[in-house]
Amino acid sequence: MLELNNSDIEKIKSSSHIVFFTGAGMSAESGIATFRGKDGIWTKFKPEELANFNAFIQNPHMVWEWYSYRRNIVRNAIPNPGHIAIADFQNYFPKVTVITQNIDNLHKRAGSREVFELHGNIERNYCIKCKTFYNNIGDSMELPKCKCGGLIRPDVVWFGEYLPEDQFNRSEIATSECDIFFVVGTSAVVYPAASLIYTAKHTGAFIIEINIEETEISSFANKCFIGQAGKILPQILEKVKD
Ligand code: BV8
Ligand code: ZN
Repeated sequence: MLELNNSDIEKIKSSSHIVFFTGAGMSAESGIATFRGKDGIWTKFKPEELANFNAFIQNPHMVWEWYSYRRNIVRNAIPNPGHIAIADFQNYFPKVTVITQNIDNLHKRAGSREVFELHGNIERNYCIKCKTFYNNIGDSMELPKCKCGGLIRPDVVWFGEYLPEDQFNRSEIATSECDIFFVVGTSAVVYPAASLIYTAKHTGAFIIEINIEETEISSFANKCFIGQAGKILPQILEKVKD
């Protein structure tokens, strides 16, 4: 049963701004593979071979096919009870912000309204030459070409690329303002996204981690729940909603 004592419940109940910082583990129960878990994506592929611009230029077909394969999984996935609970928090608390490293759109599909996507969104694509956006394409494995002749790439942040400035800046502001900072389903090893956890700590937020195992940040979280996000988040909501 969920270990949430009365003072923690009161702390959450009296919060004015809650942030949920999420990673691939948030979508694991929706059938989307994580990156670093035992059957994670990086056990089969090397990130530098696929999730970076040079790999795309050297082998656009292979990288495009990999994203088309993942896009089809994302399209057939549905938000799990964890995504739905996070969206439901909006009905009981004045301000709820989601900061996600995920590119699967599931938080928005679950109904979360303020979602910052630090690593982009697999449903968006753009031409590397003229920057024209091509959304909702990519069912076919065929490498699409822009009318200008340029290559079309997924609108995700690859290794070595900068995060979208607006999304990251607004995430930093929300992190420094919030009083409760949930860290859900992330190994907290990818930067600069993971730096937000330290920002939250330094600005005095109460840090609650939810993960199926301990991570690098478990030692300084205020509360750690070991378990699945889709099970724990609805239980926490049950305890704190009026
Ligand atoms: C940058 C989008 C500035 C694409 C991703 C050398 C050169 C350049 C940069 C670097 C370098 N060395 C290091 C860096 C920085 C690098 C980095 O951090 N590398 C790490 C790996 C060491 N970062 C970058 O490159 C970033 N850009 O630094 O730019 C710059 C610019 C130019 C030159 C120099 C610097 C860009 C990083 C973004 C990369 N893009 N994804 C795609 O998806 O294809 S990263 C990828 O990792 C995903 O976005 C993912 O979300 C993210 C983080 O992983 P997690 O979400 O935490 O997932 P993971 O599998 O690791 O963990 C899942 C967790 O869930 C586990 O803990 C598991 O226990 C738990 N779990 C599982 N099931 C459940 C669960 N928990 C709860 N419930 C469950 N059911
Ligand atoms: Zn173009």
